[in-house]
Amino acid sequence: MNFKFHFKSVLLILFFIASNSAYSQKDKPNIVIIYVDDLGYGDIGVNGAIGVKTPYIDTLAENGLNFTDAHCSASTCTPSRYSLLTGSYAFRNNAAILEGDAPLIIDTTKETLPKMLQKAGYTTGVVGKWHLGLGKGKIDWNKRIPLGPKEVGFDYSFLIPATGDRVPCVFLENQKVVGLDLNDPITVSYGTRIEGYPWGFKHPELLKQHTDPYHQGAVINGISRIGYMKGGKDALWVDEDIPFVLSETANGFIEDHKENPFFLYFSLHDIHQPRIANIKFVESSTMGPRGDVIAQMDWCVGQITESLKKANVLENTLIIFTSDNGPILDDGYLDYARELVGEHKPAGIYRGSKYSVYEAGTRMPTIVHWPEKVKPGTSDALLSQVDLYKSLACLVGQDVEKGAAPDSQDFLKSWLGKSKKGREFLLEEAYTYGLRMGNWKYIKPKNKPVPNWIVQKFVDPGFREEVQLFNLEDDPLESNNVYKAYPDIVKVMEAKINEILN
Ligand code: NG6
Ligand code: CA
Repeated sequence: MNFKFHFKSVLLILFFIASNSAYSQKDKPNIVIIYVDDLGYGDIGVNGAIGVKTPYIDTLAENGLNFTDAHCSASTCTPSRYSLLTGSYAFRNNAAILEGDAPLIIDTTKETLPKMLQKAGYTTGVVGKWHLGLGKGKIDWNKRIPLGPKEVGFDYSFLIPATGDRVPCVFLENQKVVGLDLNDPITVSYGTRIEGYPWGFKHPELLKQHTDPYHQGAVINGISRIGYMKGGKDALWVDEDIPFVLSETANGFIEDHKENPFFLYFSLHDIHQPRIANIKFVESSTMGPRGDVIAQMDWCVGQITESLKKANVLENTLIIFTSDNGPILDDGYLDYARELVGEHKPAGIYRGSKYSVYEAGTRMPTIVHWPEKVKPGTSDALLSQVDLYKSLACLVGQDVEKGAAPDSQDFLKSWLGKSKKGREFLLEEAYTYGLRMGNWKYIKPKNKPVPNWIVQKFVDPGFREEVQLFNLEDDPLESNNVYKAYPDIVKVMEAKINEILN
């Protein structure tokens, strides 16, 4: 009798522990990062877009928190993505824009943001653009690629390997080319021209959009790309279908994992070039292809929120909507974005663009949406995406491994709108470096000519021989260099930036 009683209470206690931890596990919010490519601060309705409507994003902002001074870590893609997933500044690893056959640049022996979330019990997935390299050396595209998202901490992956304007133009699912016929193997080459798909510079008659000389490699689906490619015909993507394929895949991931906490890194191809909208979105803006793909991207965002709603998890999902670098009108494809932009201001009131150290390079449209925990409103806290790693670790109650995420700081309260406190110093990586200290903006001098390929994009990367210092409070446009009037501020910021960089 006594034994029976004991046995029963042990069972009860065990049941209590199990159900309690199951409860707290279930209670953890899902986390979805919607990462748009090349979207500027002013490119969404709620931040003043003209010429294109973004109703789904605006709804997220209405019911969520819209940030006015949140930054990606760099003004180009690979560095920003590297920092987001590793909590480390890109310069520490010389992370720069990668070719489509580059090796993986994330150290797989170290903890990453998705690995940290796996430890906290999350199922993790990445759908969309990767651009962080794959494999260790020369990639064999006809086999499973040995190093990639899996080794970085994603249980599931469905990828555009690099960018839409680079070969190979195929999707990878769990590191294998989707739909590949092994009798038609894939070869990819950067630098040396290989026979295979025709070359853009020789076959302008095949093109849907003409390009500058840098994008005149393999012509696939009427679009010439960077790099050369042969084979894999059955596996080629159709650019016009990419938004549908990615949204459906992301929705499938949500549906499959709705019962337990999941992390989805939904990394869109839009609005990067080539901007080839699906017919459903052609002429949905007054700005030509660039506006049309903004509308298309907004529709993809709507697909995700709809599918979270359908799965009954929208209330307890933390959505972070943002972008990887500032906007650019002419990045090499002649799609008339400059000519058709009209009154629309892709970067809002800010100076600069993609590739630039001025504010528009890194100040991103950023919305946090979590109906259960985040009150709607706006926040001007100075935040960096490099901090998402430690902030999310704090959210899920997970310790960060020693040595991981060296540059990441916990700003969870600010990301959730419970505090307006921002970073004391915020690094902006570009082809030179910027530093924010409150409303002060310091730019490190760079005495080098601007590379030709940047000049041709009508972009000012911010290279100057002298120090630049701006007070964004009364000069948000960074037009009045006041470094001579504030030697003490310059001294403090110079010392800080040197401390960070050395
Ligand atoms: C640049 C490419 C540009 C684009 C960019 C990457 C040239 C001249 N330009 O080097 O086409 O692919 O890299 O964009 O090669 S990003 O958003 O992925 O950083
Ligand atoms: Ca980008």
